[in-house]
Amino acid sequence: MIRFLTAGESHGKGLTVIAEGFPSNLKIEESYINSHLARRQMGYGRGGRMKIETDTAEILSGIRFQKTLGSPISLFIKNSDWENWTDEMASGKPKGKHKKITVPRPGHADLVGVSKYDLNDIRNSIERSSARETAARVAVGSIARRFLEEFGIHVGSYVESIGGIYSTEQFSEKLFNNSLSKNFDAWSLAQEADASAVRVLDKLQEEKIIRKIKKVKKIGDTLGGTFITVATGLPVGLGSFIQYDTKLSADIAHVMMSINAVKGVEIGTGFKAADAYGSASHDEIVMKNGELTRKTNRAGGIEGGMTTGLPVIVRTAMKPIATLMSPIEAVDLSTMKKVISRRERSDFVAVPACAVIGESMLSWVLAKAFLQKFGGDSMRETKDNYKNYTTKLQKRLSSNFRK
Ligand code: EPS
Repeated sequence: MIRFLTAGESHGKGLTVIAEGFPSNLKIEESYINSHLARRQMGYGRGGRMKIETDTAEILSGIRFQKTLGSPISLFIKNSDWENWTDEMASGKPKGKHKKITVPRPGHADLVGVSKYDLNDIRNSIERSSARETAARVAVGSIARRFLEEFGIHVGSYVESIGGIYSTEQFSEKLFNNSLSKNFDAWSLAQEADASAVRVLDKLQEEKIIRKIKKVKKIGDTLGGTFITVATGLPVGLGSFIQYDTKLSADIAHVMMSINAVKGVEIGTGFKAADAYGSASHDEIVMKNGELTRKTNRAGGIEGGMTTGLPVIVRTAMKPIATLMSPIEAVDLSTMKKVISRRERSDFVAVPACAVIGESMLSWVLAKAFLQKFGGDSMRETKDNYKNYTTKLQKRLSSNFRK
C-alpha cells in the first residue's frame, strides 16, 4: 500500500512530500523527477511566479545510489520566492506591522477558509489552498510514474480545450474507437502535447487559443478548460468491484477532483454515454489474433471499477483561475461593505499545468492499485508476481471455461 502526505505553504520555505510503500530497488534519479516538475511550469498564460521558480526536488531520504531502499522517500522543493516573504511568512514573532488581507476572492478558498479555521487574515487561508502545493504532487507522482514504466505502463495527457476553443479534429474519438496500434503509448502523446505552448495537438487550435489568452490578459480575466489523461500498457484487473472504495474508477475521480480548480471528471465517453443507446455505448468483445479484445474503448479502459487492459481515458474540467484582475464583487470583511475584489499575482490560464498534475495523480492511483494487486517488498518480487499473473491469464481463462 503506497501513501503520501504533502506539507508546505505557497510562500513558505518550500514544499515537502513523504511517500511510503514503494518496493526496494526501483531505479530513480533526481533529474527524472525534475523533468516532470519542469513540465508543470510550462504553458502560455502562466503568471509571474513561474519566472521566479525553477522547481527542483531534493531527495532527503529513501533513495541511495539512484535506487529506492523501501524506506519512506522524502523530497523537498525549495520556494525561491521565500526570500521575498521571510518577514511576511515568518514562523516566529512578526517583525513590525504587516498588512492583513481582508477581501476574499470569489471562487477561491478564501472566505470559507477564514470562516472554518477562525483566521483573522486571509493570507493564512491562501497559503495552503494555493495550487503551489501541486508541485509536491508532481514530484511524488513521478516516482509512481517511474514505477509504472518498469511494467511498460505509460501515462500522458493533452489539453482538449481552453476557453471553449476545441480542435475540429476529434482526438478523443480516436482514443475511444480503439483504432490505435497496440504499440501506442501515452508518453508519446504527452511529448507531442509538450511541444505545444498550450499542450494541444492541433496547430490551428493553438493559434486560436493563444489569441484568446492574449485578449484575456489584456482585460485582466482568466480562462479554464478541459484535458484528457491517458494511461497505456495496463494489465487486466487493477481495482475491484467488491466494495465502493476498491473501485479504481472511484479512485481516479477522487484524485482528479482533488486537484485545485477541477470541477468535473469523466471516464471514457462519460456524460455523452448518458444520451446514447446502450448498443452504441458498450465495447463489443471479440477475438483478435487469438486474444480477447474489444472493438471500441468507450468505457475508457474501466469496467466494473477495474482495468480492462485497454487505455484508461479520463477527461477533466478545470474552472477559470479564481484570481482576477478585472472587477468582481466581494465584501471587505473589515468593514462588511461591498467592494470590488482584490488583485493578486496569479496565472491567467493553468490548464496545461493542470494536465501534467492530472498525469501525476493518475500515475499515483494506478501505481497504488498495481501494488495492491501484485504487492512485493522489492522490485524483483513485484515483477515475479506480475509475470505470474499476466502470462497465465488467457490460458487460465480458457481452461476454466473449456467444455
Ligand atoms: C502556483 C503558484 C502561485 C500561483 C498559482 C500557481 O504563486 P503566486 O501566488 O505566488 O503567484 O501562481 O496559484 C494559483 C493559481 C492559485 O489559485 O493558487 C504554482 O506553483 O503552480
